[in-house]
Amino acid sequence: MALLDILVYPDPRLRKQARPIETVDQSVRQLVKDMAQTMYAAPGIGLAATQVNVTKRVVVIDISETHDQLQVFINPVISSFGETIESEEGCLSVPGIIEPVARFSQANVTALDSDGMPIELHTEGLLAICIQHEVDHLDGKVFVDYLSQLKRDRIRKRLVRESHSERPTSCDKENAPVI
Ligand code: K1U
Ligand code: ZN
Repeated sequence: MALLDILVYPDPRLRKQARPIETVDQSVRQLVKDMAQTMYAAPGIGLAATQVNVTKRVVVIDISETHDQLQVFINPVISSFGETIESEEGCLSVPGIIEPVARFSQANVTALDSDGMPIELHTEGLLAICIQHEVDHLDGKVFVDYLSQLKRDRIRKRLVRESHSERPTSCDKENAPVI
């Protein structure tokens, strides 16, 4: 298994449209394992392949407190319905930001599991919110797109600033060349 790098907003690769999986083979199962390991390590409750720079329609979710109820959705198709509710959302690609987003309260999902078998389920609560958030990622959408332009700009500036300060510079003693 491998820990994968998670893309950080406003990385343009988060905007790519993911392509459907044609065959659920060993390489897809390996991707699922790597994504699950990356999600648990982050830690998060979901991860879409787009976030690890893989443009394939694969999502992993585990909303359990025990972290032992992994759900795999390959080529998920959702139909969301019900009342509109406000959900407090975070995103592993938008670290340190939690904002309210309007979502549908329920979603029906069809997908393939990691054996390539069709699954169909009705979701509500956190699972319904999470699957909507993850399918948005597969379509190149990030939850900050639902926020005001002002909030989005502030978040983008903050994350760009943080990414620069994390980069080693010649002033960084640990990374400075030894002359
Ligand atoms: O897709 C992602 O970026 C993962 C994201 C999923 C999500 C969270 C909340 C609402 C909708 C979708 C996360 O997992 S953010 C981290 C998080 O929610 C969390 C982390 C540790 C413990 C519990 C939750
Ligand atoms: Zn996200």
